[in-house]
Amino acid sequence: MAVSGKPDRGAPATLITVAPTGAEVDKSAVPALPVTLEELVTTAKECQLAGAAVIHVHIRGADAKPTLDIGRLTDTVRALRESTDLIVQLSTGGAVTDSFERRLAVLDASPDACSLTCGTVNFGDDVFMNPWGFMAELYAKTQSLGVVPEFELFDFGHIAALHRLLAEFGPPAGGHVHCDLVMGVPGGMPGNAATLVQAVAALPPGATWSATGIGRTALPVLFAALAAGGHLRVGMEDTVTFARGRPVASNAELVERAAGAAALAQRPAMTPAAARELLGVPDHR
Ligand code: KMH
Ligand code: ZN
Repeated sequence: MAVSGKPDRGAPATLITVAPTGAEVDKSAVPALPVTLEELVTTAKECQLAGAAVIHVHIRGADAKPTLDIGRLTDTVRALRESTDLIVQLSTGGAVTDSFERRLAVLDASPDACSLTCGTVNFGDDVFMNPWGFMAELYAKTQSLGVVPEFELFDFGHIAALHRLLAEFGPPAGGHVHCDLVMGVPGGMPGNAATLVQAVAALPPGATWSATGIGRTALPVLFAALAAGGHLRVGMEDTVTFARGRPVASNAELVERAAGAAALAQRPAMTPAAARELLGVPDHR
């Protein structure tokens, strides 16, 4: 049983999402960060072998800076589908500097799934903007294109906005609500077990959820999520430190660690096929 009192669909296996790149980390500061298409595909293959079922994708341009170029996004979706079985989830969050228009256009690259953040949040010294009108338009576009959204929740107000979205516009593509608690962002909810339990209790009935802890909250959130019956997201988008004083060498080692913890919890990593069934994501290949 989940903390919400609802049975977990697909339990006891653990859905592991890898977020390998993000939009915030600089390649010059973290050489192991995958930024080219070749690096991303190699990482994706390694992470699937290590136990990942979903890949949350931000891409970079030739200058290694974040981009939402639609041609590059389309090529990325194609290459990941050709080389792996992973569910390809494109970020619609992009970087804090990306326009709403470009973030909406991400869906034109025809991914399996996408992230959909349920509200604005302070993001370090920046602001990650997700006003109601944008969220609603993005949600309607996921429904009309059949792209399965994952609801990104950085704070408690985002959970209230998710309830409103579902009440006003109905169920998502795929018919199942899956959320990701993004914890420990400076400006969002803290990454600890008490907060996680409270957040999970407030989710819509029947929803499944994963959690990720940013930076040094990665491990407390991972263990709390497993204990509370949730799924996991890990990757260099969220943490670039494996242990005190030891940088992450690869995304695969973060997935391996998550899969090992899940196995210890008697909830081994879920296959991509089982994840498609859980989330209602069709195989477009
Ligand atoms: N890069 C952050 C501003 C998402 O991918 O949907 C937003 C983010 C969320 O990473
Ligand atoms: Zn992201």
